[in-house]
Amino acid sequence: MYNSTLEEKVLDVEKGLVVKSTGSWHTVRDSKKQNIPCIIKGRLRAGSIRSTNPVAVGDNVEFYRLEKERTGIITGILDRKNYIVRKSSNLSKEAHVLAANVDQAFLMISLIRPRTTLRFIDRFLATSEAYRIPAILVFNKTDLYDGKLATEMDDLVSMYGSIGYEAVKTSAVMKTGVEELKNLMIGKISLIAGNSGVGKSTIINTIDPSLNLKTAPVSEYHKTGKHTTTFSEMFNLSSGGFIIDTPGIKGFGIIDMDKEEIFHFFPDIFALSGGCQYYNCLHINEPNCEVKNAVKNNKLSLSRYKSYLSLYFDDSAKYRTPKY
Ligand SMILES: Nc1nc2c(ncn2[C@@H]2O[C@H](COP(=O)(O)OP(=O)(O)OP(=O)(O)O)[C@@H](O)[C@H]2O)c(=O)[nH]1
Ligand SMILES: [Mg+2]
Ligand SMILES: [Zn+2]
Repeated sequence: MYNSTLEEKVLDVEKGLVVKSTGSWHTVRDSKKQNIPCIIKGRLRAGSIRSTNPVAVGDNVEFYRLEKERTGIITGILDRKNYIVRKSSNLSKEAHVLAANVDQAFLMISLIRPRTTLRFIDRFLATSEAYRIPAILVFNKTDLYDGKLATEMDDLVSMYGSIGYEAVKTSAVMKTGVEELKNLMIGKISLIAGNSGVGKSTIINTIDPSLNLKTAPVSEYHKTGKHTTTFSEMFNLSSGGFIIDTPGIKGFGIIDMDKEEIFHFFPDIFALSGGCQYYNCLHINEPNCEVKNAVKNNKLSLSRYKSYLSLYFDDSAKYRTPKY
């Protein structure tokens, strides 16, 4: 009767939560909060997106256990509330799902060592808008900012604040802003994303030292191209809530978006677009464009407008409207 693993007596199908995903193995947390390493059976796909990873951290899945081995098999993915993707690192234009079913996304920024670009920030924010995930900016490493960088940060905080984005200023070294960040995470599933080396894992350790996540040695922190965190993973914070640490992202190309709709995901540009002469104005070459007027009159940040243009003219991304 039990002559092969798959023919082992199986228990009933259960529901669980994917907390880690590393290639073909997925760690599924069961209702008793135990972690079961699982593989996928057959071809699974959540929704319509083509991605390099069918199952992502945050997915609710159906699985059954193999009785003898302490492992399981995932047989289904429940509908996703949302998901956040980055372009896969290869050139295939396929998406890699960083996480699914999150309540909010923190974008960790550093203005030095390494410097996060405004393009990167705006691409992340537009992606979060497209997937309807509330985004919060975290300016980290503030202990390294001189007067000029501190002023730049304050200007950015007020510019993004005027659009409606909340920002927190943190330093893992000085332990500033950590309580504020911790409080924002209570009772929620949060994702933390950003360039490699900005300090994502370090700040999670500062919030909950018992997690003891691997971080880059201090002397290495300005080097680029070396990711310390290599897989997304979800952790239960002792202060309350769940945090998903993610590997550093280099670039953010928006996948799944219609070119003509990109400005809908820039709330400041979208708010102005009602004043344009043409209802289908793309705010590029059209006459009497309220968006371009606003840039001229300093009512819209030039960097936001440039970010919009860079996304519009980015042909490396595949544009399509997200499906839910
Ligand atoms: N000065 C200063 N250094 C920091 C701060 N936060 C983190 N670091 C340092 O920055 C380096 C990178 O931190 P990590 O937490 O590994 O960065 P990460 O964002 O998780 O990087 P990846 O896992 O590669 O995506 C480490 O050497 C940290 O000690 C901070 O607030 N101030
Ligand atoms: Mg890390
Ligand atoms: Zn316009």
